Amino acid sequence: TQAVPVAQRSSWTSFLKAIASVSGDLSSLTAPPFILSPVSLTEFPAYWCERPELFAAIADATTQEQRAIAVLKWFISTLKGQYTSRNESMGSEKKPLNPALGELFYGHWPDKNGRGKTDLLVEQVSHHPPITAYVIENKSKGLKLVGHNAQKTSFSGGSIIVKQIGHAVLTVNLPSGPEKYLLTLPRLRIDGLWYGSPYIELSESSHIVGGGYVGVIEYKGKGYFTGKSHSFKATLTPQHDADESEIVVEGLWHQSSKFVSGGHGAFHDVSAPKEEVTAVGGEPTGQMGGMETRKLWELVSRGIREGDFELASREKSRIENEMRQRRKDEAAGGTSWPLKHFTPLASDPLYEELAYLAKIVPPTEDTYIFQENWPVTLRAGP
Ligand code: 0T9
Repeated sequence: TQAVPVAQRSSWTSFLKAIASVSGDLSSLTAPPFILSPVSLTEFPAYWCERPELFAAIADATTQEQRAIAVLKWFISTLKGQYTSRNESMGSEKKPLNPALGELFYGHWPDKNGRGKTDLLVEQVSHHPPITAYVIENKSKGLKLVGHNAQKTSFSGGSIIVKQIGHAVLTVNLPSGPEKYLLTLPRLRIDGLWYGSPYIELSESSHIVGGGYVGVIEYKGKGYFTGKSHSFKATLTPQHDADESEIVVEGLWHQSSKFVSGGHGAFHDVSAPKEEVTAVGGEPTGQMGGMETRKLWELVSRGIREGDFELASREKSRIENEMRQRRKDEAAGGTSWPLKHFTPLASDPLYEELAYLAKIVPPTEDTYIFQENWPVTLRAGP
């Protein structure tokens, strides 16, 4: 328990006991201050585009094979940010702020070197269980990623096992019509809990299916293919054309990887700097509204960042009470919170078709349909 401040050791132990006994959703457990992150889960979808030029490159590929490779390259290059960046910026994995229902996050990555502007829109579409829906669009390149994610957690052998629920669909608008890729998400193991320095390892597999290829990405930690943490092996199998060859890539997703077959030499390398999203106010004035994550959590965040945990916990309680009251009023009035950008749907035909093709389980999943109502401020931006 070296990383746990002495004064928080007993509360860390009780927290670990609570984790071990609560299964399903850990988001509402109260954790000791040292492990709190000042960032809400609604900001996490930005990890999908911290290398906007790799996203844009998908549209510039000229063959299906090149496009499948570009999609894989972009996907692999997001993993470092998604799963190791809190360790880099805050010393360990931390407990993110648990988003309120209807919490929003808007942002963009500016146009640069002809890659086009990329917009980000996020909405918390469920509070319990937490479900986050998002859209990332590069309109000038005809690229759009729409997805949602939730987690189911369990405790095993001292680690938290996180099963990710949800998927994303990437649409590439080609002159011949839209090409769609289904992306599923890996399983996570959160290790290092006992010592108070949690970190993520990925396990099992995730898929990228579409554009004539079925892609499987297998994840392994220490002691497998290379004996190193954060190892992966990706295999893209052509669906129709028997002349096309399988593409296999192997390496470390937080560093670099290389072609094993279907190509030569280096595949990806994430040592180049990433570009954080520029947060944008979604109101017509360009200001942030009360449900926009950085406004909603402003004082909680400041408290956590500046070590003023009294401020953080007071403000956190205030927000949670406000939300509880909102839910009570809705129940009393027979209304429900209107989502701003998404409509829930109990099934997703594209998911079902591609999951069947690639033998992905579960065979069906809910989805959230994006309403195409971008805030004007985002569309007008640079
Ligand atoms: C989608 C990502 C997800 C969200 C986070 C499990 C986790 C919440 C979900 C899966 C993103 O695309 C990728 C990265 C990190 C994931 C989080 C890591 C984490 O610990 C939390 C859970 C809910 C906890 O906060 C557990 C308690 C904490 C003390 C451990 C650090």
